[in-house]
Amino acid sequence: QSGLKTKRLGSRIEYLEQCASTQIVAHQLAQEGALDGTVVIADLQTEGRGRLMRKWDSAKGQGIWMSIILRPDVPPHKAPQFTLVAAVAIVRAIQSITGLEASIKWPNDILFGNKKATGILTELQSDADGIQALIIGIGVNVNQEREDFDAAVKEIATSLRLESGQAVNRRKLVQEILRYLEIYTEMYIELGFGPLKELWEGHSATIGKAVRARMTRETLEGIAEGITEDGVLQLRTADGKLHGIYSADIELK
Ligand code: BT5
Repeated sequence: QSGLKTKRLGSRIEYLEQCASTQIVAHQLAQEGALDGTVVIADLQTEGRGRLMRKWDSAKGQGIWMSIILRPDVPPHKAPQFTLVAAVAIVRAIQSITGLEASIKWPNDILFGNKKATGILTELQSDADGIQALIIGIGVNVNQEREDFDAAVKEIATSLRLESGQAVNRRKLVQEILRYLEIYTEMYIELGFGPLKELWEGHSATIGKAVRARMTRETLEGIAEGITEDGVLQLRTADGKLHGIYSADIELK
């Protein structure tokens, strides 16, 4: 048995030995009507992807490569916060299974020091009636040794095994991520980000720090003062102006 402690998430689990990307499979299943809580997990992704079609290194059998289909009744502008909600769930799950304290770099990275152990990719299927499905992609580096990473990420990536010095049970970690994700997404859908904001900030590697925010059209430097109830990063530049950042790559200075 799967050992799941959830009501909705994981009600259907599609386990694949290999696929191009669990995001692609999940999009397909969602289009075919897969229910809220459907989870796609693969042992190996040949075309794992990050934001803006960047490559996600997905070594065989050593990480958690999964996508979760949600069908929440929320307006499209509430979709990006699911990334923040998922980040809190993953940090708590990692803490519960390994005792390790990871930190969150807004919006979608989970770090140990300045090395990335997890990336989150939230994508939408929507039409004129609103959100049809949210596909939350989660990639956690679990049992990689340093030489298992692609040359491109070797210097910037880490795994739970590298951090703790021990192999970590992937199945238990998946169960725990889904358990927290169910609790926190329900909280978010019912009550908004307010109750989760403090929890998020408590795990944040970004807040109060000097950062550089690279956006498509400009780059801003300043102090990350906080996030709003909508998950927008508040960046104070040297001229005293407060900027709301909706989407960016953040570099901690
Ligand atoms: C992300 O994008 O961090 C989102 C990653 C989501 C991956 C999951 S795995 C399951 C599901 N199926 C998919 O195909 N994707 C999702 P972004 O913030 O754009 O970061 C991408 C960058 O992270 C790359 O350009 C690399 O610099 C770095 N990177 C790539 N693979 C990595 C890895 N395994 N560990 C750490 N960093 C990595």
